Amino acid sequence: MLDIETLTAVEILDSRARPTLAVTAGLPGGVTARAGVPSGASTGSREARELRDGDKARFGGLGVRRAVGHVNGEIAAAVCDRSFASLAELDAALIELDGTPDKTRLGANATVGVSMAVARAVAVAAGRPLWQSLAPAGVTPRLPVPHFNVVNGGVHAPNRLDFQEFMLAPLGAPTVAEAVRAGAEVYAALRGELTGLGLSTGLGDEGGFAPEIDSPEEVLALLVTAIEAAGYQTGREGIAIALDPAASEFYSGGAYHVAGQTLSSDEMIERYAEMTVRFPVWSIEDGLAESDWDGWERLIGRLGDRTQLVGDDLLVTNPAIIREAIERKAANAALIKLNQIGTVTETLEAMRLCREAGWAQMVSHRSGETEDSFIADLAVASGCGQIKSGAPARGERTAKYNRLIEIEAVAHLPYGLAG
Ligand code: 2PG
Ligand code: MG
Repeated sequence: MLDIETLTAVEILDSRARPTLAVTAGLPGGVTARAGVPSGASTGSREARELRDGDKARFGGLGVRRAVGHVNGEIAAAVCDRSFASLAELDAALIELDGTPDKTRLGANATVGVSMAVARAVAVAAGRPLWQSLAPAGVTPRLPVPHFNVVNGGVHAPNRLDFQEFMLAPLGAPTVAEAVRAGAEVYAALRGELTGLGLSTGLGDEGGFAPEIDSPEEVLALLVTAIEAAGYQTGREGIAIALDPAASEFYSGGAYHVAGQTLSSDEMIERYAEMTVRFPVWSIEDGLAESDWDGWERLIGRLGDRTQLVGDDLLVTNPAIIREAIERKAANAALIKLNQIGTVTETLEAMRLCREAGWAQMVSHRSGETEDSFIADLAVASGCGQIKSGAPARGERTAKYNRLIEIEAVAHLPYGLAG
């Protein structure tokens, strides 16, 4: 039985100096647990809605006092001193209380904070680590391959780079600790390289460098040089590269606008095909726009047998949309973000659908983060084998990687891609 005694929220800051929520749940016996709510910038149009105050006099309208008020008021009144059979039942009650399809009324930032805090409190009460408590029956937990976002562009950086994320994936590392070391060493090598070229080593929102480069191929070449300079092998035996172009952000008028060129879906697909041949690119997330479903089907047909093609804005961790995409073969992997859907239970359901369809999955942070490391435990619990949490730098990013290292030190779980 799950009895929630207290539920409180406060308005705190995320890593971009924007307000977000910290939620604390109290269970009987003095058990308390807290969760920090993440927030995105390149959001999918079908994501659950975060509630912002819109009062321009505070934080330019971005305050979350109304969402905080919902946790402290209506949600607490509805769920405290009531018994639930499970977290799933609590989450169902939140969904019902909200009453909208995308959690607009209470705010997905309020519901996900409550759901995460209670999930963690349940683990504390049971005396188990969060990853163990979250692990679905029949699933073998594993330590995921970290994907370090070392070059930032798109809406995450003020440079002229259209692609949003260039990530290092130490697929060949033997352990998470060694993968983190590899990420940090290549990050350092890359800094040296940028400095040598007279380029800026200023950082974007996710801690990656944000140099004034517009060509994605030029960035890829720099990454290969940095990987080698740090003494690692490129590719699946060593360090591979993953991209998140976040193409919805440079898609307009039915075309992709990249580095001064205007490309059709098919031309964009060919550009990716070429990148996967010239460079050790193993995964591409949101290579096409969320509205370009036909393009996605052709992308899978062209590259799906050798490249992981991850839907983020396309799928928004929404079980119904994922079901449709599985049927249409519109992707072969899903990005997983708790706040895109707004409860832990729906997130686990999205992950179950992917697992059963044989799809790969990558658990993800948001560009606006807190020091909360919940997603590290979620990635381990689900056995999905992949996580992205930004650069191996800045506390809100390293909180997740450091949590993985700590889990590995005590739990001796397998590391690497699933299946
Ligand atoms: C993404 C995310 C996280 P945001 O597009 O995958 O890197 O960005 O949180 O801004 O949506
Ligand atoms: Mg993305």
